[in-house]
Amino acid sequence: MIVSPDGKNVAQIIVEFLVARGVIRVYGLVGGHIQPLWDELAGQGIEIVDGRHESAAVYMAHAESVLTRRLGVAMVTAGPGLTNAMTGIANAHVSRASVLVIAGRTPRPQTGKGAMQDLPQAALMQPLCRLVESVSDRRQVLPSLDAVTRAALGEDSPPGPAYIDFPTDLLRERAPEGRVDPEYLHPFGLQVMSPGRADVAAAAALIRAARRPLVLSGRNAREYSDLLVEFLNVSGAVYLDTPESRGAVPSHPSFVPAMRGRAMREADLVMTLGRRLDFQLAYGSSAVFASDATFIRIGRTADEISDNRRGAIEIKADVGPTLAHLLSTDVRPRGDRAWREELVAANQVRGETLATRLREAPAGPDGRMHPYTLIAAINEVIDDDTITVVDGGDILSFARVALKITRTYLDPGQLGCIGVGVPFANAAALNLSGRRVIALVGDGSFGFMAIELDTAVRKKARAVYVVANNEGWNIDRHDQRRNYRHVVGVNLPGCRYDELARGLGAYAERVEDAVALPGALRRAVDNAPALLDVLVSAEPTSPDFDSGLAEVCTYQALRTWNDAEERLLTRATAGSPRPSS
Ligand SMILES: Cc1ncc(C[n+]2csc(CCOP(=O)(O)OP(=O)(O)O)c2C)c(N)n1
Repeated sequence: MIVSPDGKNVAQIIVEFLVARGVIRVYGLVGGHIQPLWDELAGQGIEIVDGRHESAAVYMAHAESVLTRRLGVAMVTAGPGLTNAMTGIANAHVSRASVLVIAGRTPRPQTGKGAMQDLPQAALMQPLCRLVESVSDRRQVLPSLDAVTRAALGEDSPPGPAYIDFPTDLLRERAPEGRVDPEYLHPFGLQVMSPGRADVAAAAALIRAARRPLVLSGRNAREYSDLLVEFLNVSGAVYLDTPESRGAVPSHPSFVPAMRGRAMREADLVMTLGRRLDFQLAYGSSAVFASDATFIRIGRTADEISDNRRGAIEIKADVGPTLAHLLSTDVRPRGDRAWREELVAANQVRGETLATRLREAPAGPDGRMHPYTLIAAINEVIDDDTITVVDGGDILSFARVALKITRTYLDPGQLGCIGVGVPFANAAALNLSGRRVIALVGDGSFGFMAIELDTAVRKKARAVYVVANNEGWNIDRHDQRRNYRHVVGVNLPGCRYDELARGLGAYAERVEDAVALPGALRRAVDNAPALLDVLVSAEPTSPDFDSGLAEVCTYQALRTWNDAEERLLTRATAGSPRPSS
């Protein structure tokens, strides 16, 4: 008997801690080094969602944390179990998802002697995790667990993955009662950070003075979407979201996604809400935003309020309370109503043009349906309650423009971590089981985690996976055709993802004709977990490809931004004054 018959062992204490912290599911993949914990999870009623790859486990924990605001927990075995998990951990790091990664480790007496699965695990985790704890003494178990939990949730730094490992012999070690400080078993919640009175007053004064205010939302925006809408109503600011806040304000006259470039170029006041100025926001550069624009930066962490372009006012606080405080003052700007109205009108025209393009998108020269035709059909089975997940290259770009915006949306995030689609959808279906989950995934991206359909079938995760099958890594294929000499290593011909799905026990259909789509989608929804393998044309280029995202320009992510940055740099080296917009 490995489990101590008399009194608690360390594994038991760890799981008691997880229960006390409200963990109801752990995502993982089994292995001898974590077996005492695995056994204990089952004993204490935590559901084990056993994936087929450790990165899938971390992706699922990541999605749970984003969707439920709980701590996501992944458990992996030592050595290759952990290295397999690494891409998921890197993705949680960049996306700031609160994921606790628990790993097993070589028993202490064997460590460093060439033991099975022995690797410098803590060192591997260091650059990606908010905190890394390698526990070797049972007295350190609870303090270390407490510390990694707080770090993952973002107590002192941005939320993100935190890592803890235990040698297997320690997990089995007896832990006499009386040594456990019950304080560690109390639930822990992050303290709300409220803004200072003077900062709020100064920000309100800038907002009142603004003529063309723009709000850019980021992390957790769905949590404060009511306040955000109220703020937009009162301030008259125009509004742009980012992929991590998509759906926070689904339809509002101030929301002008089709006028992104102009809004960024012409705004004289830019408010970032819990948002870094990363590549998706042109690093806040004066080449893309007006050089004399004033920035107000609001966020919980130092980088959210100061990265790349400093704010005239930087408020280190939660966005919700800060908006509430701003709303309790006067934030009606002088406002250039004509500017706002022009943007709103132009956005509407572009929206209508897009709707027509969607309806009338021609089949490609290869005779296959346009990706927009597929998206238009999916839009018919999406309502505001639907959780949408998108993963891929071209198809992600088409979907960003054309997929109906719902209040819950997930995609590969700023790391560009394709492959997340199926695990994200699985976690969504498990955690929010009453809601429809539709994942639209490129065929290349689907392949990474295709086997996770098995997880969906076993765990009854009722998601619908729509594979946009253009038989290749299409955004890169376009890049090669346009910019390189060879088209190589980008074709994925002849795969039958429907057959693969059926082989794993899921309902599946292949769809080649657009006319068959509505019926196939309805059947997929009724029979989820279900997959549709939809042949789409490889010929149309996506907005992201057209804007140069696939090319990886030198200074900026998009070609137009990059060109503007180069012009700015040339002027700067020539010594001429910086342009104002
Ligand atoms: C893990 C990972 N590998 C490779 C890439 C580079 N990459 C980005 S998009 C893409 C093509 C995606 O192909 P697919 O999912 O079929 O979508 P499509 O472009 O065909 O719509 C590739 C290879 C990446 N971002 N992440």
